[in-house]
Amino acid sequence: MENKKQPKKELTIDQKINRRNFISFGVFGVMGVAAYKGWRWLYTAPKEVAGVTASAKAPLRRALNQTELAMRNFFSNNHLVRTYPKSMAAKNVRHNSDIGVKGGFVIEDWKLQVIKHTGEILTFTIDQIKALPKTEIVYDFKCVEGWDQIQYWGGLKMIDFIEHFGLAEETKLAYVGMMTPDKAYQVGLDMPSAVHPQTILAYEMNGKPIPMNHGAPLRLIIPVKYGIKNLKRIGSITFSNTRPPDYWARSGYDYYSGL
Ligand SMILES: Nc1nc2c(c(=O)[nH]1)N[C@H]1C(S)=C(S)[C@@H](COP(=O)(O)O)O[C@H]1N2
Ligand SMILES: [Mo]
Repeated sequence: MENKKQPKKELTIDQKINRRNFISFGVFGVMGVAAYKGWRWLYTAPKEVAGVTASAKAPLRRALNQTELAMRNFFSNNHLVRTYPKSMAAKNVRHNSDIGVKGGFVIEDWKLQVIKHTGEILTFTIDQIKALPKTEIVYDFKCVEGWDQIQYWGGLKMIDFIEHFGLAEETKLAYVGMMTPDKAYQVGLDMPSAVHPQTILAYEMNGKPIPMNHGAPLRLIIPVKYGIKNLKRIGSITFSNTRPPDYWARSGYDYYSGL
């Protein structure tokens, strides 16, 4: 077959330079427009549901949520937090902030409220919770402010509570929310962490009823999370597919706050 290819026309030096300039300016132009459009897209993007995650723009939030998902899949599936012998637990348990755990609270009047996704409200007494098998854990409690301490807690596993009181349907939802009785402090939890085998509704600290300033009569101990998520004095528990309010996430802390 005859070769039909024309010999390539040689370009002069000037022509080569012009051509190169044309290409590079073109590329810069396209990049510039793309960058501007990207910025506009981010800038004009709607905020995430107001108040829940400190107003991060939705696309950024989506990126953060993706990392969160990867972390969850990596860590959650029954990956257990390290535990220690009781002898290593602190006798003087550190005490931190007290939002929603202040005076004017009558422990005898306390009841736990559970709000199902259907809106149905159930109430439980501390005796109903104590009547079920107790689980104890000694682990390293970590506060985001930079301290940690090996502590010894006892109570009812969240998953046992859910199963025993017929709440299994609720675990199909994405989130669990908890609040103090006065609603002043709230935490939102992803379902896998809430039903993690080491997550407990604690009523004992060092083998005795939890003192008032540590969240009597019932607090959350969730070893897969930082201290901020370990709500003291649980007043209510809700189940939902939208993120429940969260005291610290609202002021910019990571919503997931996992370890
Ligand atoms: N109700 C309520 N729960 C709370 C807090 C709070 O201020 N109020 N602080 C959280 C933080 S930041 C930490 S580190 C732990 C501290 O618990 P402790 O006081 O038992 O050490 O409780 C968490 N749960
Ligand atoms: Mo904390």
